[in-house]
Amino acid sequence: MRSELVTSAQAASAFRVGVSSIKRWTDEGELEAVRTPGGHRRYSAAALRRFADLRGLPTERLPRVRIEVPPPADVTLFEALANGDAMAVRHLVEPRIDGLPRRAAFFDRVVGDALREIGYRWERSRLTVDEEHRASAIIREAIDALRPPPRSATKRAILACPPDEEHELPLHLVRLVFEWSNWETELLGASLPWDAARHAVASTRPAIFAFSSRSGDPYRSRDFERFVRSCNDRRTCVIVGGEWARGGLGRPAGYVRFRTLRGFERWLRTFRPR
Ligand code: B12
Repeated sequence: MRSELVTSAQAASAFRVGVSSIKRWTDEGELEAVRTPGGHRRYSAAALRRFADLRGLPTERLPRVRIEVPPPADVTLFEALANGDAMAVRHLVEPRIDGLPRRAAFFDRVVGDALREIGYRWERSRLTVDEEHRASAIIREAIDALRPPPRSATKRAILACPPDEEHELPLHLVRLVFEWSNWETELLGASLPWDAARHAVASTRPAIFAFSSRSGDPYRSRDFERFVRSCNDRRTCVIVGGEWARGGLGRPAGYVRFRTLRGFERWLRTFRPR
């Protein structure tokens, strides 16, 4: 079973707005879209209904859920993940576009949207925990399969989640951006204690320490302040990102905060180790 996907023009007609509004809402992250392998936006009935509920838009012309078996080329990343189809996932996460900026934007949108849809259904018990875990494992492997062969580089980064944070999947995407930019990386994974993070910096002196977390709470702690100070003393630049970074939290002190891989990639191009 799969939801019918509609084009930007069909979504605009259903909501009785211009196509440019649909595109703007999508680009601003308000309306969830998936991308076809050719890069075109498509909208699921579920995503359009959620958005219509929030905005009070008309729903009578939105598509209903249809039951059909999709032809393989027509499977979205979300559907491939929900079906546990590892081959299709590998095919769909491979960016068929040149240039790191566009590839980073592709991951922000395509992988982010598919996982948000997984989370949305999981939260509403429309997807079981094992299906969610399977989807996480499949996409992590598909992302890691895109890594370039190991090589030694002059610039090194360490990546980890702060204590109590298990969502380490985004770090696999961040690692790809580093490695495609010719950095050497070490991914220390989920829930790294502050002491261990300090030890890793003192012993290996990376140029960048990158954190990812769902919430901004870890970065309001004294431990994080101390960590940033010890990094700054050792010339390691601390960067952080994750869903929480999308909100306005004032100016961070001593570290750099990113909302997207696209913004990070742009910054990394001009970064010079101290
Ligand atoms: C997969 C998943 C899990 C997996 C994680 C597997 C893994 N190895 O990472 C597991 C099963 C472990 C898990 C656990 C939990 N989860 Co969970 N999970 C998700 C899910 C489905 C996807 C997360 C994800 O990878 N998103 C995709 C990434 C790519 O998006 P992103 O984080 O926004 O990152 C983007 C940018 O922010 C940026 N970015 C991120 N980090 C960084 C860092 C840097 C340096 C840079 C430059 C950029 C950057 O790049 C990314 C690409 O654009 C989400 C659903 C969702 N809406 O995201 C729920 C979700 C995050 N989980 C949720 C919850 C509630 C939990 C649990 C508490 C459940 C439980 N009761 O146990 C636990 C928490 C465990 C913990 N202590 O952390 C909630 C969070 C609600 C909230 N308000 O915070 C969500 C939103 C689901 C939901 N709708 O309820 N989860």
